[in-house]
Amino acid sequence: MAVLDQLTSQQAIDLENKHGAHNYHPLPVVLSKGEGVYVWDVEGKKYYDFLSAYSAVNQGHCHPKIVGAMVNQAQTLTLTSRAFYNDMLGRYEKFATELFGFDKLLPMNTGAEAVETALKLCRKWAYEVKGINENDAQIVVCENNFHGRTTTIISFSNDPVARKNFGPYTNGFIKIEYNNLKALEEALESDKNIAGFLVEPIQGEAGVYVPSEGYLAAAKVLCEKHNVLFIADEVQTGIARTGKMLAVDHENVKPDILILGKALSGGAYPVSGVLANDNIMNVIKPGNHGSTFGGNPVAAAVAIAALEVVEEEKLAENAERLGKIFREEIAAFTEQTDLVNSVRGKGLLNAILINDTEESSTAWDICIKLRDNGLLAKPTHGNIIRFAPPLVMNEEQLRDCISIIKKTISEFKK
Ligand code: IF1
Repeated sequence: MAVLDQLTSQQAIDLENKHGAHNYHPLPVVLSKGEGVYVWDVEGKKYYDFLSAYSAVNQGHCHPKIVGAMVNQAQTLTLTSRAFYNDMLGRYEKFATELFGFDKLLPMNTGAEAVETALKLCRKWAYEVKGINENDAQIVVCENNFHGRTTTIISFSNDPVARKNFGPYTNGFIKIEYNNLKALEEALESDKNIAGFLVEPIQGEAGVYVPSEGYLAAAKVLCEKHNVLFIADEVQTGIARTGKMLAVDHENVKPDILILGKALSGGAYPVSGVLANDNIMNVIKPGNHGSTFGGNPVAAAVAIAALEVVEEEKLAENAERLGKIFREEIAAFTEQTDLVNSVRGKGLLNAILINDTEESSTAWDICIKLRDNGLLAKPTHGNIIRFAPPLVMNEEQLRDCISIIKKTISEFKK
């Protein structure tokens, strides 16, 4: 078999199983093409994508403007490293800082790297600006967080699957309950060495857990009172996913440090970044931090195009409007079925709770049936199904998808 021969789905799955590390348990579907809200498998069957690569493909698959910018830049200059200047990075930094309202951007590649960058930045600020004694800084994080896969990040995870046997762990993190202001206040009052509060505006991996209205705004006020940096991980919730450009915009919160990734490139290329104002970002000096690929010209060109698409196509407004329709329709449907307990979410980041245990295979089996009926989604925590289509979806397509979901669940037999 030549490397580029057309494969069947089973051949592709067998190759991954035999030659790849088993660090995922994918839904059995092998995709070979994507366009807008659709993906196709190698046999040519068409599906609605209801995962969007975990909210990376907000702008839709293979968006022509984003791919165009990428191809054009790839044919001109791909990588210089930061040892030299390139003529795209500064343009992108100006564009992104003006759009999000910060003085400076620090470019990285993946979400986890951007989170690591934010943690380092927060610690250095704590020692050099806030005046905490060296090595004493603590960062408050939330239970059931998901911020990535590095050794430091999993050190403050409480998911045993992500964490066990990867120790020894990094110190300097205090875990509190999510969506609990009292717990935050107590933590901030009991320890003078707190440098930052790292939070997801909606907990994605935890099953699209939306905090109470006002939680983020009140948390920001508490942080200000204690001179603690409010660090928003918007890797998954950012870039219009929840119906605003950022999820914190729903509560008019301006984070001290903003972490972006995923849809910053529309899923075309790994692009992440950290934004902050000069009083924080200026603690980073040459040699303190960096990355070979971070800020490369292709990433810069792709990110500008991806952000322009979000604005030009009014994706935040669309996510807000379609999200309301989705939750209304599915909430009404929960009255007609015993299989779904509830629907929750914001914008087009939603999830349904399946009426079964986390250990049951019901949610997985429903996702298999959804696949058979032309819609791809993935369970999380055993009994939750996340629904996050590309934000370029139109109302007719959404209503088609809602019928597929209702029909699939109505016909489902355990
Ligand atoms: C995987 C979930 C989504 C993230 C937040 C940082 C990162 C992520 C809030 C790291 C990444 C991913 C990665 C993916 C599964 C996934 C995920 F199910 F775990 F929660 F999106 F829903 N902060 N989220 O959600 O970004 O380094 O991956 O670029 O397989 O690990 P990354």
